[in-house]
Amino acid sequence: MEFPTHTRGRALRRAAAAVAALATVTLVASGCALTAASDDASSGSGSGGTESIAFVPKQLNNPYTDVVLGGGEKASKAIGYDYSVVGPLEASASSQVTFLNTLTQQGTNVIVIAANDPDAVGPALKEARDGGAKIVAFDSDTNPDYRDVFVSQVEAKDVALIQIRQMSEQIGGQGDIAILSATANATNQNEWIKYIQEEVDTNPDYAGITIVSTVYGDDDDAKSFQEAQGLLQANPDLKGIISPTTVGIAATARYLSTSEYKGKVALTGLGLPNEMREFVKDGTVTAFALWDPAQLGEVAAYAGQALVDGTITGAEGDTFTAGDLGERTVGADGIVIVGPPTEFDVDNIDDYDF
Ligand code: RAM
Repeated sequence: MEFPTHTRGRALRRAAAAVAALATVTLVASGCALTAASDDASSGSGSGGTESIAFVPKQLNNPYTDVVLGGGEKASKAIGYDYSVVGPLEASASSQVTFLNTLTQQGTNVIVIAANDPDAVGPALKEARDGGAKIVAFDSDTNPDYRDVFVSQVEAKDVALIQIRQMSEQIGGQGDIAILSATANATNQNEWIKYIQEEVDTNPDYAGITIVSTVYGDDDDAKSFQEAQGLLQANPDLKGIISPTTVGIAATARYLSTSEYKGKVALTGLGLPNEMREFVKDGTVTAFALWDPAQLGEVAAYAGQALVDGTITGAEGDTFTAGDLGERTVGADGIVIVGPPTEFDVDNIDDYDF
């Protein structure tokens, strides 16, 4: 189940750093949002014949997002599109709307969005589409009415199955567990949590497990750390925490690693190997999972191109080529799967660099 990314990780991070170096940073009136645009973004699009693609992640200050964008930039360059990134600093429900409105005014050809809320971005995306833009959702879906395709890392249910299985293995199938998520509105997180709960409720293998609490760290490191601490204080019998967010799992691992719970309370979920390595090696964490975030950005860009040139419309069965990653097929509900997931532990974590 491995993918050949460990040799590319460093290069992608360098690419992401280069984007950051080029970025023009403008604080907008709200004081809490940030626009980071590459040199090309300010020139707009559509006028000079070059197509433009803009990535709108859930939030900018997220190491996971940086790796995704590294892949997005690489693919955008390969297809000759003007590439830019705009987005909020925090992942609240409506924080992306003003950025979408600006992209629409600029005539951006492809908007690639990880939605902080499936519906809050709806009217702004509708306006963008009315103006001719193609909408690719990635990472966290919008309501399907508002986008052409959703590029999903892995089947949502499979993401949930890995996490509950790993947790069950780590706590011997028995005990109270909690979930530390990102924001309360995030489509991807809520989908995964729904399937984890469903497994606990219906799969006899997990009959001994109870989910006693779900808390939200908002993909903010400090808040996630505090929420982890709060979970342990409020639930003294807690056997484990599942954190299906890279920010949440890293903050929780940091908390556990210097606490009395280290090695006693299990932690699994979705993490970046580079952020989790020290906690796997010091015994705080046994195993966790993720996919290749850079490939998610790459496939999203190629999907955008395929929509613009008419290779696909988003209908089930449509196919397109995602560069070196090969052919992808649009599945039911306009979903394109990137996959596969990988599980990391002390034996393989050094093979990955992202
Ligand atoms: C966080 C974000 C993102 C999610 C990853 C696994 O960085 O919440 O949306 O896909 O974790």
